[in-house]
Amino acid sequence: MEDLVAEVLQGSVRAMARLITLVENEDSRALQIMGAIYPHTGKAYVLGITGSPGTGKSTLTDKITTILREREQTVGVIAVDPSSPFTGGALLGDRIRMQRSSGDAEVFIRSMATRGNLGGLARTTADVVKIMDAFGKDWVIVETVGVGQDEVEIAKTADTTIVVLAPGLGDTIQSMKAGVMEIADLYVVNKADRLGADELLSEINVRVEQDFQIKKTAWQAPVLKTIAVENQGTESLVEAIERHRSFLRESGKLRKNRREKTRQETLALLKDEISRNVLEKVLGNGRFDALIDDIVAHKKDPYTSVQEIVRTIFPEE
Ligand SMILES: Nc1nc2c(ncn2[C@@H]2O[C@H](COP(=O)(O)OP(=O)(O)OP(=O)(O)O)[C@@H](O)[C@H]2O)c(=O)[nH]1
Ligand SMILES: [Mg+2]
Repeated sequence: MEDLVAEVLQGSVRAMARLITLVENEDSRALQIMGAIYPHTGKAYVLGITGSPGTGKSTLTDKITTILREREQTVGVIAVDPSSPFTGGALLGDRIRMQRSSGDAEVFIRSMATRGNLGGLARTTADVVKIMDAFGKDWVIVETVGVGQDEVEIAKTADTTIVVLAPGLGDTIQSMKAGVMEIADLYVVNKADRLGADELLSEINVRVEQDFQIKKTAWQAPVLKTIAVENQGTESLVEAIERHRSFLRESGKLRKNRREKTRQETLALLKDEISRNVLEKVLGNGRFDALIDDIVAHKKDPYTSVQEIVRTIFPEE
């Protein structure tokens, strides 16, 4: 296991792929792996791209990646629960190249499927980001589909989050939940070649302006227009991302946001660990089922019973 981590740090793509699989499968060694990985993280810039199905997130990811590659930046991509595969372009080219040589591929793509447990998926995504970070990727792009609360959780892994909308998909500002406004650092109206793009754009602009007037945040999310398939507006998009990154760095928000993220992640780990330990003790012998029998028979109630259990495991000093 130590060898595998060492290989990742030395830049072995194959080792990285194996580690990610172990972490994804919630292998019993995952905590140990992540513990060894952690000291080598914190260097990558994490970009989140979210939005309704089919808005063009993967196409945009592909173009952004190409621009970053032209700037000699290395990129890792995580597609969470993709409903359509990456098509053509630089990403696919790199992916094929990557499969041919396990050596020093500069773009690494990983798809992750929902396993019915999005809370777990958010954590796995965060771990995979860290593995790519430790590997040495300058950028990690996380594509998530949809704009529900679960995706918002995943999006919180990112330093900069782009919300992508497109005309003709029923994407309106009304369909944007409050949580989306909370995570959007940048809006993109993609498919600007389609009818209704300008209406959608001004609709978002109005909403963003309103939100800005109320919250008086230091950053007002810009609203950009792109035609991803024609690579139009993508340079400006990367520039806007760079501007947001500079803003975060210079205002001290990058550090502050990452601290909050670390706090949340550590708290989640702690909760997991506590419940795992407690449940092992409680369910380890037949007493829990005996207790359930008593509860079913109304000899005991579940409310005071759980308090008793916790008290026997954590006796008050
Ligand atoms: N007309 C037009 N089509 C586009 C544009 N960008 C992407 N598309 C097309 O829209 C379709 C969906 O693009 P994707 O990049 O797969 O969209 P996505 O948001 O990643 O899709 P999911 O991951 O399935 O949610 C593809 O057929 C693209 O070629 C655009 O700017 N204009
Ligand atoms: Mg996609």
